[in-house]
Amino acid sequence: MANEVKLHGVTGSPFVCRAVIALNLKEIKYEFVAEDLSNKSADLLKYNPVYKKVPVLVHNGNPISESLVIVEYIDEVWKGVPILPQDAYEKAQARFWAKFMDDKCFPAVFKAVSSHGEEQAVAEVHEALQFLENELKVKGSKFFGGDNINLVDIAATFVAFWIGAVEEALGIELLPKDKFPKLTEWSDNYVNCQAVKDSLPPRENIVAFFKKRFGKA
Ligand SMILES: N[C@@H](CCC(=O)N[C@@H](CS)C(=O)NCC(=O)O)C(=O)O
Ligand SMILES: *[C@@H]1O[C@H](CO)[C@@H](O)[C@H](O)[C@H]1NC(C)=O
Repeated sequence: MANEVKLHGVTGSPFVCRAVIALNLKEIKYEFVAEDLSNKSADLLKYNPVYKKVPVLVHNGNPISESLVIVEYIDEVWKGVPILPQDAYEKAQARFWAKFMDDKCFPAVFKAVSSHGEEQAVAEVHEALQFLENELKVKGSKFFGGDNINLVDIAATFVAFWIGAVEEALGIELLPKDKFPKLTEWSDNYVNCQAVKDSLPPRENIVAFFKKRFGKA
């Protein structure tokens, strides 16, 4: 069977990065279709008419939207390194924490960034990150997935990579090492995984983006 895989995305997006990491983990060959979010392609609007967002994975002509849905799809279709646990309960837990990244962590971080580190907003980030710190402490493992990365690690890519760039760009502290030792260690281990390292955009580009978009003039 022909396996045509295309990923519509932009290079600086943590959501797109989740899909790229999953593709790299499974060693899948794909074509990256670069989108201009200020002038979205007809294909993007056709493939994701509901949200009109990237990433969109197109597998043999079938579009799949929403980064976490894409990662699960990749895991189901391609064998190789597993991304979700096999056990039903562990799988449910992994999905719970992945959803937590999007429902709690990401909005809190976004609020802290757009308010230039306003105190209450930063407190909300810390409250969310504390749950992740505790989860790592309880598991006592290198990754949320155990010895290897799983859906939760991939969902948390923005915590490992984007938060540090934001801190540098805006001079605010969201992930202090003394308060979050486990999460800091996890971040270092995670961004140094080969499949992750190969998937991340240059850090200076992200720093420059946040300076331009959210920095004080
Ligand atoms: N929940 C979505 C979020 C994706 C998302 O926010 N994508 C942004 C880029 S980082 C986007 O396409 N924005 C275009 C727009 O909102 O017009 C996912 O997980 O895929
Ligand atoms: C928008 O994209 C189309 C191609 O998809 C291109 O022909 C057009 O020039 C672009 N418009 C702007 C304003 O960049």
